[in-house]
Amino acid sequence: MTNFDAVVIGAGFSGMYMLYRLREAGLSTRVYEAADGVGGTWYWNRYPGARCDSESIYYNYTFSEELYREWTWSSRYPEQPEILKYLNFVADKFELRPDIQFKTRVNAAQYDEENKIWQITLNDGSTVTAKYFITGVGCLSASNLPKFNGLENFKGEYYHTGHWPHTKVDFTGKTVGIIGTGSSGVQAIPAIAKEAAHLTVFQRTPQYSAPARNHPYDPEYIRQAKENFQEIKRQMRESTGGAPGDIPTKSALEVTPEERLEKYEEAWRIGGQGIFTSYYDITVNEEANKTASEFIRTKIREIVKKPDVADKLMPSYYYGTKRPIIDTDYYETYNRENVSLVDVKKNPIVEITEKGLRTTEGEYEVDVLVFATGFDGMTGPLLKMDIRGKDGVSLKEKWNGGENTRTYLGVANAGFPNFFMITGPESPSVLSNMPVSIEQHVEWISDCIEYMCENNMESIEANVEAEEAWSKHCGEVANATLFSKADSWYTGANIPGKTRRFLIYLGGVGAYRQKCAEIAANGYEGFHFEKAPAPIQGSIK
Ligand code: NA7
Repeated sequence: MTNFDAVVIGAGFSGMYMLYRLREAGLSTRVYEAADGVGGTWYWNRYPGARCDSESIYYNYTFSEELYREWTWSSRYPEQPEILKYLNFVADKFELRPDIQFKTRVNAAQYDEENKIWQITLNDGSTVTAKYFITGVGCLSASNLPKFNGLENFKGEYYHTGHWPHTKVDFTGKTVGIIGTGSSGVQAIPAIAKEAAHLTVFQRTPQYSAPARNHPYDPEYIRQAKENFQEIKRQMRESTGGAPGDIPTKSALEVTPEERLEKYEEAWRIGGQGIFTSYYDITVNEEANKTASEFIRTKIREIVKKPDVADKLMPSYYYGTKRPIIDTDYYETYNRENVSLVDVKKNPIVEITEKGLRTTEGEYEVDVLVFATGFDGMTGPLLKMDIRGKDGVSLKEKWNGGENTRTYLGVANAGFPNFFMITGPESPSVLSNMPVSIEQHVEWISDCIEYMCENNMESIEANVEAEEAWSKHCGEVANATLFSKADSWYTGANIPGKTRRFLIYLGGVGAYRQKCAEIAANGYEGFHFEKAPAPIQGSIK
């Protein structure tokens, strides 16, 4: 049996940096990755129009200034192929591939209490062991293909946006149906509409979206960013959302309607997430939220020429409480002659047929079906594996269908020694610029492991009380906002049968970083260690 100091799952942003840090610390480390290449999310989500909604000069690693200076982004919001190229560039630069085993899934992991070691079972049935078991599986990697009746009868092609083929899907001359209008659908719809003979959008919930106004970068802007690397890095790490920018200090309700409108218009003109971040109470106060919601609804009415289509596109939930979307020509696409919109909340999908799909209103024939139906977020990727801690208790049993999903800091679990989750449930994760939160977790975990090596510790485990307190705190922060009211993947409401819980820490990236640093500085408060009987032997330098 092969033994490693550490096993990491996933070769996306998280797993690649974790490997880099652990290798630097002298640990023998193996990364297992299901795909045949690095990239994680950016390996799988290759659908037309896929791009990031964080600005590219902030959507990258900051652990290496040399890397930051060597890589140059082409535009404000990078497209999937460019991000994938970046991650391949990182893998090459730091020679990560020799320690990554591709086309390999981890099916199960069991903590061996006696030997204080994880036994990790791979999809070929083989088992390896590791002292530390770390997941870098992302928050949105378990795709959700709803159980539509009759899918097996469909004679055309069908695809899920989160598992897009590596060869181009050609929509030319075809009739296409797309189900879902989250970020993926909103990005894919304009791109598919340009190619297809006809595109029918099956929409359950209308969305608020703001224009991205993507544009190529001015070389001078990039030069300045590289010049100011240290300051940008500091601001990213200390910010609320993981990118530099003004933290809103005003309430939407304390300014005049004219001032507010001017601010929203300016944000709409510049593009990006500016409306979401314009006032501090947009996601906290219903009245404040209404001002932003109504502003976007007015824009939809202005853009969409057919009033009946505009009516169908009118969102009514609290803006920002589902993932705020930015787009390129999303609402404009509904002015095209080859695009139609079907309201499947009013007339739900009954079944997939041989030729297309049937709603309660009638059948729609299509050559291709695209499922932009999202993911089982946060817990889904972790629960796909059978992870068992002390006494053979699985994560699934511990979390009990979501009723008891609890973690300590979103990084550790009581009952699961030497197990770390990068951007796990109850950490800032998806409500931040992901690479910043990933780096913070990776650095915290590798510092912790180095501390254990230096102090001859055999195991670390979160205390039940600390976990309960953290989980309670997360819930309290979330309940003070409007987020928990939305039926979103944030709350798990998109997955039938999943217990509704808001599993993202909303205290902000900077404050969370400080809290984690204080816990470490206080000898890892809320955790307990077991000392090794003899100095630890191994490959640690
Ligand atoms: P999302 O945001 O979860 O969107 C999924 C979409 O699919 C959404 O419009 C759903 O409607 C719709 N959906 C899901 N199930 C069904 C069924 N059964 N019938 C009809 N429509 C359905 O996933 P995305 O991939 O777009 O984005 C995920 C994240 O990736 C995104 O937020 C970014 O962070 C990156 P609903 O709104 O649930 O009514």
